[in-house]
Amino acid sequence: MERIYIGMGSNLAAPDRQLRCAIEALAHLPGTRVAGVSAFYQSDSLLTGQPRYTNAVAALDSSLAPLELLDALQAIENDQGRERLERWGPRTLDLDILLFGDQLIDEPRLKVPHYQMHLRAFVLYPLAELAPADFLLPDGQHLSDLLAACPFAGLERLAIA
Ligand code: A4P
Ligand code: MG
Repeated sequence: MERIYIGMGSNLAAPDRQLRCAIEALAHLPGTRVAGVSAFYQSDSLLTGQPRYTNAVAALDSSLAPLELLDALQAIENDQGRERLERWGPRTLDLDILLFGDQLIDEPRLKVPHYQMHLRAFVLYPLAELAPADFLLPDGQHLSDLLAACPFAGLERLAIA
């Protein structure tokens, strides 16, 4: 059983509903329990000209292997109508494995920690709602240091998920 953090994002087709639906789907994965979900946050897309995103982080306890979980997450993305037309294109649902216990994974299909989580306010602030205050990433970085270097500016925390 590992503690896993999933980054969720949507900027098409009622993003808040997409995230709620994804949480429901995560709760139904075999050998998996949803241990917590952050508030929802809105922010502008990193790419100009795209709709605003809603993002959140979910904490899972799961006995799935990393690639089994990736397959399951991609199936959920597809079920919710994701079309992969272009990298970084707008999407109904993006599910990224941010952290998988304290594992460092470097496989063609899966890099963990997620490659840009250290820099993204829409990942770090929701993660901080779920992780312990002194949380240490498997690559040795303190979450508190990453937060201090990553301004909250531009994020809008929504009242109720
Ligand atoms: N992959 C490798 N590592 C992982 C991992 N840790 N978790 C591979 C999930 N997948 C991982 O992903 C492409 C491939 O990455 C997968 O097939 C998997 O084998 P994808 O989800 O199909 O493509 P993508 O989402 O277009 O690429 P990527 O790199 O995940 O995009 P990002 O970095 O997530 O950026 N602005 C705001 N405000 N909020 C956002 O959420 N997201 C993006 C997309 C841009 N701007 C944004 C946001
Ligand atoms: Mg992705």
